[in-house]
Amino acid sequence: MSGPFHAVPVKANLSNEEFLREHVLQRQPVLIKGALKDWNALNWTPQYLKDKVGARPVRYRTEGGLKSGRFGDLIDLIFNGSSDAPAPYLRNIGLAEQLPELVADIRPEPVYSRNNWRSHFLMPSQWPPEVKKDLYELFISKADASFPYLHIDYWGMSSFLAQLVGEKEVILFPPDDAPNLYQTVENRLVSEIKAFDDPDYGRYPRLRSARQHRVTIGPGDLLYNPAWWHTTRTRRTSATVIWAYWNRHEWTHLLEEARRAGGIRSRLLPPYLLFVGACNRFAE
Ligand SMILES: O=C(O)CCC(=O)C(=O)O
Repeated sequence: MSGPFHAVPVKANLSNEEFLREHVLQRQPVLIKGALKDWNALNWTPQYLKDKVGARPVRYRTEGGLKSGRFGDLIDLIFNGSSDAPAPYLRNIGLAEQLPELVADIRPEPVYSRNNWRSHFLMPSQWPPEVKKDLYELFISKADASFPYLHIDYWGMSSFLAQLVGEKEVILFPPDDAPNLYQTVENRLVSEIKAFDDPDYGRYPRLRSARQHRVTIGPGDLLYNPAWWHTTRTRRTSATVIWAYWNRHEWTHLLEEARRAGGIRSRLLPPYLLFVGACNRFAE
C-alpha cells in the first residue's frame, strides 16, 4: 500500500440506535466490543469441542469443493498439529445442521442483529438458503492461514463476524472501490488480487487508489461488515461464527444484487421497491 491503512471504528457499549444510524444506514463497518459477553462459546477450547461434538462428521468448503472429516480429528490437526504441519481451513460449517449441540453456546443473539430480515415473509421461497436461511456458519483456521480471496459475500450480503477463539485480521475495502480491485471475469464479487502485504502494483496499479482498511478481531468481538470487500488472515488459531444480515435499510441493495444475480424477475421489482420506500419512510 502506498499509505497507512484506514482504521475501522472500535466501539464499546454501542446502542442499537447508534448502530443503525451510523453503521447500517451509512454502510460503515464497526467493531463492537463486548457484544458477545454472554456467549458460552467464549469458553470454547479444543478439548471442549472434542468432548461435545468430536465424533460428528462435518462438511466444509474448500477451493477444491466440499470436503468432510470427523470434527475431533480436524480440531486436532488445527489446534494440536505441529506449527508447520498442513491443516485444513474449516469454512462454512452450518452449526444448526451439522453441530447442533453447539447452537446453545451462541445465544443470546446480539441486539444489533435482531431486526434481521433474512427470515422476512417477503423473502421469495426460491431464493438460496445462503441468502434467507437462519444460517450461522463456523470457520476454524490455524495461525498464518489466509482466506483464499478478497470478495463481497453472496448476492452482496452484509454480515456479522463473531470472534470466539484466537485472532484474525480482516482486510476490508468499501464497495465503490470495486474498479480498483480487479474483479474476476467469472464473478464480479471476487477480486483477482491475492497478496495485500506485498501487492503486485505492476499488475494491479489501481490498487494504489483503493482505501484498504484493516482491523484485528479477538475473542468476544463482533465485527459488522456492511457488504464491503473483505478477506482475512488468521493471526492466532481461530474460531469465528459468521451470519448474514439484512434489514429494511439494506433491502434496496439486496434487491439490486439479487436482480443482477438472476434471482428475481424484474417485473417483481417495482412492488418490492414501493414496499421498501414505505418502510423506510416510517423507519426510526
Ligand atoms: O473468517 C474468515 O475466514 C473469512 C470468511 C469470509 O470472508 C466469508 O465467509 O465471507
